[in-house]
Amino acid sequence: MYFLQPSFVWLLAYLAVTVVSSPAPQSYNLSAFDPKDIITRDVAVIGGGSSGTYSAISLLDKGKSVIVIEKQGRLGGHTATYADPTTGTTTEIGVQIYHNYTIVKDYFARFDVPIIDSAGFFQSVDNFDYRTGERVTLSPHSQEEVSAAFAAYSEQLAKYPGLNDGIYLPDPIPEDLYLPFGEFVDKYGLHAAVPTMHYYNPGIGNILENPTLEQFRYWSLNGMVHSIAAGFLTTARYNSNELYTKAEAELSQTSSVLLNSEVITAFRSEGKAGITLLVRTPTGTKVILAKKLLIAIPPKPDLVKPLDLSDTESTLFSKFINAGYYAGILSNTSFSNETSTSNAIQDDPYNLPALPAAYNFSPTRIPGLQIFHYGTPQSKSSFPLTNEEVQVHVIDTIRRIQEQNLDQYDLTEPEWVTFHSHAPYTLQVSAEDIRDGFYEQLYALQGQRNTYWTGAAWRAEDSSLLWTFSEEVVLPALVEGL
Ligand SMILES: Cc1cc2nc3c(=O)[nH]c(=O)nc-3n(C[C@H](O)[C@H](O)[C@H](O)COP(=O)(O)OP(=O)(O)OC[C@H]3O[C@@H](n4cnc5c(N)ncnc54)[C@H](O)[C@@H]3O)c2cc1C
Ligand SMILES: *[C@@H]1O[C@H](CO)[C@@H](O)[C@H](O)[C@H]1NC(C)=O
Ligand SMILES: *[C@@H]1O[C@H](CO)[C@@H](O)[C@H](O)[C@H]1NC(C)=O
Ligand SMILES: *[C@@H]1O[C@H](CO)[C@@H](O)[C@H](O)[C@H]1NC(C)=O
Ligand SMILES: CC(=O)N[C@H]1CO[C@H](CO)[C@@H](O)[C@@H]1O
Repeated sequence: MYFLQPSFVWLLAYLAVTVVSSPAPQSYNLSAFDPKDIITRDVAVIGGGSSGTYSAISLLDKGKSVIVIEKQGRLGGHTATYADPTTGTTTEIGVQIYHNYTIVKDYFARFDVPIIDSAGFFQSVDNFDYRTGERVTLSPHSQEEVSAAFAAYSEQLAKYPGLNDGIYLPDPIPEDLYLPFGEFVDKYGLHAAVPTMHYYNPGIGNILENPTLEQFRYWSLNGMVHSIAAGFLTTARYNSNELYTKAEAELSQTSSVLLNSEVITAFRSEGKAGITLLVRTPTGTKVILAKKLLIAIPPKPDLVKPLDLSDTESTLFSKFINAGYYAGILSNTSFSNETSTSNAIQDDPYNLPALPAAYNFSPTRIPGLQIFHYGTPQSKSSFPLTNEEVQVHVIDTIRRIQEQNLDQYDLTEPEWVTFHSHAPYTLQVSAEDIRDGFYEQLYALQGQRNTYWTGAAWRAEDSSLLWTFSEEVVLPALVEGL
């Protein structure tokens, strides 16, 4: 152990250092802290979503002490399971499918959460232009055309083996990687793959405008491309949240988690002094002293502001754009319990919806309840729309579909059951930033000032890939430095 019992002399040395740049020096008066409010750990983890929770559990299993600081009152981030209060029937409104990897199976097995092969999503779909409520008739590609397009896509993607483990790119960066994906599709004749890619991966803004690399990150050979052919895994009880309630219980037992808590300010040193955090918790402000910091929240400047950013970090993070992505459950929609309604535009080359908009409404495992997903275009703003704006737009959309299709639907007053904002979602950068080596510079931040980074911005919005990336890339380097 490198940290002994913290001595106040040592703490006051911090006080002297941190006070210099602090806008609120009084908050650094560490002698005002009761020793029980000073938490000493090997690793502090900021963010208890998919990557943060996985990493904390893995560190505990490696014999390290951790503390997770999570802003919400629960772990899991984008994982959300809704349970019907009367029947207990569960339905997923967030993460629900996983890749068939040993690391995924081991993680679920560790918490005794059974997993099975996913049956897939073979619901019939009615298409409407959500701007008008008018019915749209599509002529989908044949399965052969889709398979051929994915084969051609895979052939291109196979040129970049560095994308199987993270965002490791050739130098110089080939133009194909920063072409708008729509042009890449034209160049290689991948048109028949676009609707499937859109369907499985909403919340990314305009798929055709995104640089190809951003599409490659998610649609990787060992990830999505493999699983749409070979099949996904899902939880046997349709309850991904179970993983997180069990992880939370275990972390709580070892005093390794602070919920409803946020870092007020941070001091990240070079070398042996490690890192210091002041954290606002429901039971008062705590001081955390750790050898290493693992940041597992989206690195948007507004969200990581209190984390003592270097100029390089600030400059890089300011380049991120993201989408707003929202999901929720409604009752009284009068929509079918057997058919999804989907947003499509008749005269768009790919029948893609015009954003911001709801993507779809679909029946859930709970009779009478419909799930929706809603997305915005890419934006500099972490929160492109307010929750209220999205909610109003969703209800207006349902009413428009009802009004235009009275032969099929009744006019009802839809009621909210639950609403989740997933903004900011899919952090990505522009073609120019990719060309100029953004991701190499981003990855070079790992380990600087005793700080490591994980989460979707560093890999892709895919829990299985994030657990693999955290376990195989980030944690080995972090643990080596402890
Ligand atoms: C609706 C939906 C469905 C999805 N379905 C799937 C799926 O089926 N399969 C799949 O693999 N992936 C799916 N994903 C993607 C997957 O959930 C994400 O890739 C994954 O959750 C990203 O993990 P993360 O650790 O980067 O972030 P998150 O899981 O979002 O975790 C970030 C955590 O940090 C916390 N936080 C934020 N700011 C702070 C702060 N200042 N201080 C402390 N804590 C903070 C947040 O509350 C959150 O808990 C889905 C996503 C959504 C939104
Ligand atoms: C720091 O806190 C201690 C204990 O509460 C107090 O006695 C002291 O005056 C404070 N010092 C400053 C500079 O605020
Ligand atoms: C995962 O893949 C293996 C090997 O292909 C297969 O045997 C197994 O049935 C799949 N599903 C699960 C739930 O393990
Ligand atoms: C849908 O509702 C109808 C009428 O209430 C019912 O007969 C049918 O079984 C339901 N289907 C599903 C998949 O729940
Ligand atoms: C006004 C109305 O139709 N309310 C219904 C909304 O849906 C719930 C459950 O689906 C019913 O119990 C209500 O009667």
